[in-house]
Amino acid sequence: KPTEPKVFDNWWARYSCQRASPLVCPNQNLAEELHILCRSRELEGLGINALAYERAISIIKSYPELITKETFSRDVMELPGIGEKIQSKIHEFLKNGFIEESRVIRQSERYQAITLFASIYGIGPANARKLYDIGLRTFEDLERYYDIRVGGDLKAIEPNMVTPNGKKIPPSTKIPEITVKVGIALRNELDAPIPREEVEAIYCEVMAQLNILEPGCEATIVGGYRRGKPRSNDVDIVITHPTKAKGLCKRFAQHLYQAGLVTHILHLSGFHAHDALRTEHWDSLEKALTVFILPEGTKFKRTHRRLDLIFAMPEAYWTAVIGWSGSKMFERDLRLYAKEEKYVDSAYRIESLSKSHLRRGLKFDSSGLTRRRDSLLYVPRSEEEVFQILGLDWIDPTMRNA
Ligand code: DGT
Ligand code: MG
Repeated sequence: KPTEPKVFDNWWARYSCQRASPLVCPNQNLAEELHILCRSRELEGLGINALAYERAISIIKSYPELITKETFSRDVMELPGIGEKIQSKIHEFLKNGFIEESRVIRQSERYQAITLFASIYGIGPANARKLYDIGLRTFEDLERYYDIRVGGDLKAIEPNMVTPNGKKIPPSTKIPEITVKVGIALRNELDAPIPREEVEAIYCEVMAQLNILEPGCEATIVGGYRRGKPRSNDVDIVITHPTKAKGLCKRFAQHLYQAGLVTHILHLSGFHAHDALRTEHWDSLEKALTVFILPEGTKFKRTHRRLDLIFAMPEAYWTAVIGWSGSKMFERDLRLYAKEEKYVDSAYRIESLSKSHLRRGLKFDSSGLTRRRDSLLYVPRSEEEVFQILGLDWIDPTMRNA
């Protein structure tokens, strides 16, 4: 069993996978104000800008005490990822208790509408902006729009289709429309956060069904649940089987559908090489993104819930568990950290050269851990071993909320 690091060990480290990031941090209000700025950039398609904020937020989430003017100039200002722009926002927050730009954004019609549209499953930021630009503002607008688009004869009505403000719909709005329609129809249910107890009930039901179809599976609830979130937006489960993992995803999704527990299969992916260097054998994540409903007779109100089932071959199980536990920032930094051949910078008070130099030049993703120079595949037997191979101190899943 690995020793648990002190909660805020390594708060100054460069990569968020080297730092402990609790779910709720001492500077939560600041993190949330900055998050509005981050989210608005993301929704506007300003990815690099959004990432800069996301990085800064993740650094703040690891900082062990309340940021004051003193601690700010002593520690925080010096940290990698806190640039001038973000420094000035933090200054403003320290002075006023809020960030003016965040207030303005929060109240703007555009931000509210695009946030609303992008909250529907199947609508990403680019499409949310398109919907806004053609004049849609409310959920009712969106409903009407998709009723016309999906409900009617698409080809016949498309050229004349008119939006609430009278503008024509550009025919190139490429949205997976049937999927979006499911998202709209079930919006109230899919929007409702899932308490931990219900996540566990869903897991139990899934495992009972899996045991009928293919006994001997091993599985872990991953995603936000594993990071300790009291309520999740969906349920993510990583599953493996010693010998029958391959092809199990599709079989199981169909099984759940026939059992009436999965009402919609939004996406089903089998083995396809996402990386030409990898052989099919261990590019082994199959996914079913579904809508699930608990059977009658549980203590929970029957509510449609988003359920993601991820299947890994046994050799990829632990990287899959890590890769799907999140947070997204933690995952991103894990990849970067693994890749970095050596990292020494006297400006940062971090790691020894030997550790970083010896251990890296690796490629991490959910489907495996390899050495870049010769594609040597590691087969970790536990989550801890993945951290060891990477030369990382153990970070508990509940401290991966970067
Ligand atoms: P939430 O919103 O309560 O469900 O919070 P999370 O953190 O569970 O977010 P979710 O469910 O979107 O993603 C769970 C984790 O899985 C997250 O760390 C990112 C990862 N993930 C999500 N989609 C993909 C994907 O398509 N490929 C890979 N490799 N990872 C993914
Ligand atoms: Mg999730």
